[in-house]
Amino acid sequence: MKFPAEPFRIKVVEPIKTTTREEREQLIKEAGYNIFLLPADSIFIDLLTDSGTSAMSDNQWAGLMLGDESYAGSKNYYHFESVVREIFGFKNVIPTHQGRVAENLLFSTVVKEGDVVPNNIHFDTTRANIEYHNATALNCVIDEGLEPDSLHPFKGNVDINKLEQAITTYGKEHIPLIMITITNNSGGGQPVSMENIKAVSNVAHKHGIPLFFDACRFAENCYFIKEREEGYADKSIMEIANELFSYGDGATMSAKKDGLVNIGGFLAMNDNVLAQKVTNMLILIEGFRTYGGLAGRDLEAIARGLKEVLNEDYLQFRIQQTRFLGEMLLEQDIPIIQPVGGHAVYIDAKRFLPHIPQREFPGQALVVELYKRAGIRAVEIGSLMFGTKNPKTGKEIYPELELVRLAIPRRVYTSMHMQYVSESLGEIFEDRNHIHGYAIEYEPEFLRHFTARLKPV
Ligand code: PLI
Repeated sequence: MKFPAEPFRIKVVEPIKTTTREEREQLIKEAGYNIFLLPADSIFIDLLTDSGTSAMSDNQWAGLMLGDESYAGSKNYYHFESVVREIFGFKNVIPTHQGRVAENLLFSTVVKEGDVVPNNIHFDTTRANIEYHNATALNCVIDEGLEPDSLHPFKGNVDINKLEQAITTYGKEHIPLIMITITNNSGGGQPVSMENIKAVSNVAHKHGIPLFFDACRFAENCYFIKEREEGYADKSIMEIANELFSYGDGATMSAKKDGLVNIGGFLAMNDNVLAQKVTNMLILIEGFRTYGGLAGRDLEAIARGLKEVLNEDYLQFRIQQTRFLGEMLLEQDIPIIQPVGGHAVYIDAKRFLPHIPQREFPGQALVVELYKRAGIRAVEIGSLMFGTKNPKTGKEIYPELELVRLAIPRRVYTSMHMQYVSESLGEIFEDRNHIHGYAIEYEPEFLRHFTARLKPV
């Protein structure tokens, strides 16, 4: 069936406001043409992120009422810990209030100045948390992962030769860990195959280097393995997840994605000594070991969400809804990354707006236009997010991909909302020659896309 029907019914509704084009033109100007600086109630359909924007189930809301808010030893922590161990298999489970804190705890414990951390493609917070320690975040994705039209079924795969080369070039003593991001968000939400994970694990362990997963969207990755990789069609998502994590030594997790909650995360690992060091740091910056910056009720919602996300009816709908939006765009010849990823559709802004050079942020230009014309908020994943300056010459270095991400919150929007998005983009595509570029007026030192201010060129 082409039109995916939601495998849930609506019990509570949240009205969304409509605004006029004039109001939106004014609002985006005041926001310095940065959609992160817009008031959210001026947005009709918010596809900024799938992170922390999920609708929780009645079962999760019921779990909130069972929150045990004891400072130490909350029963919700033990429930949370047992669910994480059941799925991920790692011995030590350290709660954090979101994914980047897990990254901060891990990297500030193991990464030293001059180190290198390979990954398929680092997400922006992972990269920033590594670079903060004057270390290098190295991307080793397969070449197909950077080709918008390649139909490789696992475009998130790590290139084993690039990885081996990195170990030879930098030396294993300068590589404190290897990471794999599942699914590969910055490369289009693309999955990594079990075969590739096994191969990376072999390389890592041959050199005595631990392998960690950036596991935010692990269930979606497992669903793709079931759908696309030989030998997994009859396995449950739990079985696939168990096998996948068995090849690693730990994981950072933002539960705001496949935990189906609005806040939460964790760091999990087998190494007890590392866990002890991280726990000391956790107590310094987040809170005690059994709550890590969260309320007991949040831990309960994560425990329940992590089980719900393994449900195949849910995952089938989730992946189909995203694919449905992608296919509607393709029918209008709108250039997108193919195959469609798990949590988002990524528009190739270089080809959508070929008349805007990378120095004028074509992705951001499309994002601004989509808000002005249709009240839809998307996010640029291109020169604004990942552009850096050569420290010696001050010259801008542009990323290979110039994307606009339409991230789909879990269980929030209907397929009809997806049609509205598709039609709006179709109208903009017809009219694309009138769209102009932008220049930066203000930028901070790190993660500039969050607070930069721009002006039309
Ligand atoms: O937003 P956090 O701190 O809970 O999680 C950080 C994070 C880590 N890794 C990956 C792959 C992510 O996608 C990620 C957060 N992603 C966001 C916010 C997103 O919009 O994609």
